[in-house]
Parts: sequence; C-alpha cells; structure tokens
Amino acid sequence: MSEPSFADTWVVLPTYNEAENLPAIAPAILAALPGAILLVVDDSSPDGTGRIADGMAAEEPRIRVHHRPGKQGLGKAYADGFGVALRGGAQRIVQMDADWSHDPAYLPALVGALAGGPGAPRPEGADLVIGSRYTPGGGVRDWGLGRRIISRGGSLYAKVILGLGPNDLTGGFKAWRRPALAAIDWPRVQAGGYVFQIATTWFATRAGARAVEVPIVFADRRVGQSKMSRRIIGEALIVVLQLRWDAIRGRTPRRAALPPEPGA
Ligand SMILES: Nc1nc2c(ncn2[C@@H]2O[C@H](COP(=O)(O)OP(=O)(O)OP(=O)(O)O)[C@@H](O)[C@H]2O)c(=O)[nH]1
Ligand SMILES: [Mg+2]
Repeated sequence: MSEPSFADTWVVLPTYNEAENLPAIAPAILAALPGAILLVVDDSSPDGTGRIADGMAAEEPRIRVHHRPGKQGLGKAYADGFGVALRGGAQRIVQMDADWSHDPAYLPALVGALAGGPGAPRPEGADLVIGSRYTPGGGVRDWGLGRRIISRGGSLYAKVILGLGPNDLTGGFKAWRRPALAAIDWPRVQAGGYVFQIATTWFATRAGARAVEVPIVFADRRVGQSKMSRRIIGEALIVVLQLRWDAIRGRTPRRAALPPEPGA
C-alpha cells in the first residue's frame, strides 16, 4: 500500500520565542504528514527562532519561513500565514502551536477527518476539523483546576451564545479546507488569541462550513513562558456578545453550504 501524500497540505506554525521547541517539532510535523509544507510564521522573535527557521528551510525545501517585522499577536500571524498558504496553492491548511501543546501525532487524524469516509467522525467529510479537548477521548494534561474551569467555561459560553456545534471553541489545533478559510469575513475577525479561534470558527460555519471535532489531549507548553492573561479572557467574553449582536442585526447571514470558490 502506498503512503498517503499530503502534497496539497500546508501546516501554518506561528512562533514567538520558540527557539528551544522549533528544531524538534518541525521534523515531527513533516514526518507526520509526508509531502506537506511547513510554513513557520515568526514575528522577529528576540531569541532567534526566525534565524533557526531560515537555517532549517535552507536544508529542507518543505520548510518555508514568513518573517514579520515585530510581535503583532497570534491572530494576525495566523491570518497572514493563511494568506501565504492560500496564495501558494494550499488545499488543506492546518494551524497549530509550536510549543508541543498540539502533538504532531494527531495530524493524520485531523487532516484525514476533512476527507471523511467510513469510520470518520463525519463520514461525508468536513470543511473544518477541530482538535478538541472537550469531545469523548479528548482532554488536558498538566492543567490546574483554575485553568480547566476558565477554558471549559469559555468554550461553553461561546457555544451557548453563538449556538455553535463544536464544544472546543478556543483551541488552536484545526484543519481547514481551502473554501472554508476563503469564506471567512476576515476584516471582521478580531486578532486576539482566544477571540481569533472563536471568530474564525463562527464566520466559517455561518458561511456554510461543516465542522467536526476529533479528540486531542492537550499538553502544557514544554519550555518557555506562558503568555495567558486576564485581558485576553475579558476581550473574548465581550467579542462573543458582539458577534451574536451583529448576527441578530442581520450582518452575518447563515448559509447552508460554502459558496464555490471563484475560478474553482
Ligand atoms: N508569530 C507569532 N506567534 C505567536 C505570537 N504569540 C504567540 N505565538 C505562537 O503561537 C503559539 C501559541 O502561543 P502560546 O504562547 O503557546 O499561547 P497559549 O498556548 O495560549 O499559552 P501558553 O502555552 O500557556 O503560553 C506558539 O507557537 C507561540 O510561539 C505572536 O505574536 N506572533
Ligand atoms: Mg501554548
């Protein structure tokens, strides 16, 4: 049997001070998805992550690096990286963290669930696959009770207010089919970390994307500093209400299926 090829698949990996993680996670990602392209999106990390990425790209043609001039936040790094991947011809796009919270071993299951098939969580296929902590078989490792409650509560809050299907709305381990990313109303996506994850799932599913969850066990970052803050959580609570309010006012029509892409 021939190995599956992921030649149309790009993994977008934002980095900020991940010099200790990148050299090990990059080859693990490439090994998990034979043929896929890895796009590192680095915001001029002071610890030299960008230079390390350039060195790896010089040795391995499947690694690309997109340098940004300064730290502008995870959401902007993703939006930018998705644009590079789409312009590069990606049909399937994965987003994940570089700190080993998102285990590359899940990549084949995540990307595979887009195609569907017998035994898949959604046999008819999906436009968005969410690596989920809050579906049977998923979970978190190493977190204290406080962080568990904030994360679980945040997702539940967004799910109820926005009436969304998936249970894990703040996680950042996701696989997209190209038309789902293209259908997102990008100017209205706010850039903050949790908000970005909720808003992209919201705009894509409102535009007709079919979402499905596959279980992942999320681990705490292996090395480096946590950047979680109260401000980010507060922002997310308010933005979810804004998204709902905009929908009530008719600004976010619900569509039954994704529009065909222009020129597709
Ligand atoms: N390019 C870019 N990457 C970022 C930025 N902020 C965070 N990242 C990367 O995005 C991923 C997720 O960020 P984390 O800092 O791990 O955020 P988190 O998982 O919510 O929190 P902790 O792991 O607890 O710190 C990691 O790969 C980071 O290196 C940013 O401003 N720009
Ligand atoms: Mg992390």
